[in-house]
Amino acid sequence: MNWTTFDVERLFSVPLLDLLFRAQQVHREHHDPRAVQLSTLLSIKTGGCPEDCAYCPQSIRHDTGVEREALLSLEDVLARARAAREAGATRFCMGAAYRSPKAKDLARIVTMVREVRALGLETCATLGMLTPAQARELKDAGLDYYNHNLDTSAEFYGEIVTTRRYEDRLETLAAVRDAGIRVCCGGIIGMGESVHDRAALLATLANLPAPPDSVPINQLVAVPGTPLADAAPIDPFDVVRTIAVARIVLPRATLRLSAGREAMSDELQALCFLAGAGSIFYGERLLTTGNPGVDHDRALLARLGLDTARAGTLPRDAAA
Ligand code: SAM
Ligand code: DTB
Ligand code: SF4
Repeated sequence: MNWTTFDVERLFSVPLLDLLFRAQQVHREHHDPRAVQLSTLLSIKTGGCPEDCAYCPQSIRHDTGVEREALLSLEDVLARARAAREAGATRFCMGAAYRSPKAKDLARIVTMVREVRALGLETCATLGMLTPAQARELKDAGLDYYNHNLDTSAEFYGEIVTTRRYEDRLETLAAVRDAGIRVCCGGIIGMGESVHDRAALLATLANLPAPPDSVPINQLVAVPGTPLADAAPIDPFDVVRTIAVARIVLPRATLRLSAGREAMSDELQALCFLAGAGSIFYGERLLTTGNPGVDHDRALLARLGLDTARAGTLPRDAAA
């Protein structure tokens, strides 16, 4: 179905418990409601990014104390991937603070993808803008997912990033899709955007030539030194509402409860799973900021009767 921003905005005003009920119905139609997939993130190239994304601690333009580091060695990446697998992650996501990767760095990352995959993990990378040829190189290496977020609405984008255009993001998404790599694309809430902007982002995602396979919903981690350091905290129920609306307009996508979980209570996260989240970042760190400990996450999933082993093992439309 073709969603207009107006329609999506209307969903945002549905009373929360009605919205949750509807979202959970859609969730059960297309997903195993007890399955949660675990992805572990690793920053393979940290800091010194030339882009000016207002939320990001890795931009060279913000004084956040994040130092510029070189691309990690293959051995270091594989050691971290093995540890993630032992801890129970099924996907390993490699993030780099690039505007776009240089050819010599991409050649090294291609080897990382191939070898991480050989460990039996799904692979994901987020390296900034890609050309169609670069996307094909990653596909040939066996990359399963590419993460490239639209972050917010086209209208609000210019308030957050000035060093690239929304169209640049859409072009990279097309290159990734055309190469046959699964698309992971979502956004951030809590940057001062309006409900209209959240609705416009979700409508844009739903109306892409093919909707993304995976949609990360990040709550802003307000990092000191970034222009958004003092952004007003959002109402926790707005996180739930955003996931529920995303569930309804993107019924088949896996919704990932992404950055910001350290600031969320267990009860809020439970509501996010009820709203349709089916994946989390698992491991003590995101890229440069913290994430809940693995013991805490394991205990939370157990308390909720959620099961990581079921993720990816059942037919996509199976419900239990
Ligand atoms: N440089 C590449 C790019 O921008 O596409 C890849 C890495 S970038 C850090 C990946 C995503 O992390 C961003 O698109 C944004 O959605 C998310 N992100 C970065 N900083 C964040 C923050 N402080 N809070 C929440 N999400 C954040
Ligand atoms: C996504 O949507 N969120 C992740 C991942 N994709 C790469 C990144 C979150 C970063 C949070 C800030 C940090 O740790 O630097
Ligand atoms: Fe660079 Fe990505 Fe951070 Fe933007 S979000 S500053 S592109 S690392």
